[in-house]
Amino acid sequence: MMRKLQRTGLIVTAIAIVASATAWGTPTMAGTRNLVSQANGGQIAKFSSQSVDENGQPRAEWAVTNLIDGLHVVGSHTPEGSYGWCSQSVPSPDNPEWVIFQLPEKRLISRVVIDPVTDDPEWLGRWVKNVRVSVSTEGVDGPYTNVGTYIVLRQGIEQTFDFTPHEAVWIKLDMTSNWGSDYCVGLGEFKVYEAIVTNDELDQLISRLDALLLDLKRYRDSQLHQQEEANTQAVTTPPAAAAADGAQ
Ligand SMILES: [Ca+2]
Repeated sequence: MMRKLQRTGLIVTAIAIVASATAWGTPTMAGTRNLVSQANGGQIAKFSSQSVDENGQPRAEWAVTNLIDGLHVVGSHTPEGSYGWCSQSVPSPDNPEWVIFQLPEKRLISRVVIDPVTDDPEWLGRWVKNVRVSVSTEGVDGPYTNVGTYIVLRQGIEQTFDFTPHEAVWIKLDMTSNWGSDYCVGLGEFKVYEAIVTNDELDQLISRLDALLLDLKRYRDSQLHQQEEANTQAVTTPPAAAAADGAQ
């Protein structure tokens, strides 16, 4: 029932968007240039921790700068010396791990993309799960304005998160959980995209439908993920326990 209601809600949203495409506020579209990549002048301004070796020295293959080096772990291929980033401890809502990214100049942004894939396989549960994105134009230490909280699915794909356009120089990514590991939290790449103002109605409609399509894909992926979790639980539940559950 709940799934049907959610699906109906998304369809109603789609109809509303088509019907009122000209009634939205300042229309914007996400750009295609990753503003925070090292190649485009982006930097890591501060971070909570990074993986170190037995002598307390940072391990270059897990360095925080790997988040903006443009290199991705894909399938069985790991770029030499760039495994992603891994924290020193496990995050929690009260003690998140965090990274602050810095743009070369103040920009209006409306999209971040997270690739959770690192050299650690997904079944270790180290990939990032719950995140919060906030921005500041005043300083690396804030104050920061929250723009969104999201769940990064435990899937080896880049995941896009859109939000109301905000001006930013510093973008803070707080990570409050992983997928179950008691070792660290990690991800492979973080990207930031500009909100480009457009007064073209067709551009505006395409942008809104593009965002809706992403929502639909994320909804479908979350449903598939929940189904996979349910199937795993069903397979791993001992028959006696299952029978007892059924008798209650
Ligand atoms: Ca990378």
